Amino acid sequence: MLQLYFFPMACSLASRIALMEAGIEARYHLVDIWTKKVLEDDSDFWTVSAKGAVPVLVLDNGERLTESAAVLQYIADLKPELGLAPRPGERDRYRLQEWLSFVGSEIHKAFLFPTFWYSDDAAKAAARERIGKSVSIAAEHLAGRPYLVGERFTVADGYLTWSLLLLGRGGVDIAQWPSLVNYVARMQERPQLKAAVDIEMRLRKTVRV
Ligand SMILES: N[C@@H](CCC(=O)N[C@@H](CS)C(=O)NCC(=O)O)C(=O)O
Repeated sequence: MLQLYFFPMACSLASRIALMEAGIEARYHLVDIWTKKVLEDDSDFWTVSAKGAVPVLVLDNGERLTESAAVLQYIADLKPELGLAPRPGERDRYRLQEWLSFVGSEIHKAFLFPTFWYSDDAAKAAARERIGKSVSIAAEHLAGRPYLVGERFTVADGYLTWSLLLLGRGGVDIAQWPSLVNYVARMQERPQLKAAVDIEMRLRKTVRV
């Protein structure tokens, strides 16, 4: 069985969404990303991943896969018939990778990471200054389009939805982008995505954030 190391409402939520949308059962290990302890047995998360960051997906052969973009594509490719990623070699596969990189570098690492991780106010302010442009790019793309790539939900939608859910906590109100408000509401109508978010919102109350 696949195993996912995660922290509630962190970027690893996108991997939980992908697993649940794919209907893949997995074992979930909650990691305290501040102390680097795996909560169930107080073991050292550094021994799971030298990066000390979630998500980590443990594959059936014991290999560990990190980096959201890779983990999400791996999960999607386990159930190609669901179209959670366009198939390798299709033109839209590059569009998927384009969005995974964009969310990962321009929204996640450029804004959410400094906002929630750094104590330095200047770094947070600099991140806030840049984020509007990136979010506007996603908003414009989604005006009149149901999904980021093609005509169906992909793992990139799960990743973007996670990032949009956190923007408000970082002090950026998405109400200024109606297409995104509408998009997040539609995504949350998906039973599996909603269930994944609900699970992590509940777990978040049990950990230090
Ligand atoms: N490049 C990684 C970033 C992963 C990441 O930043 N994870 C955060 C949670 S959202 C984390 O575990 N941070 C703990 C740390 O960096 O020490 C990815 O795309 O998955």
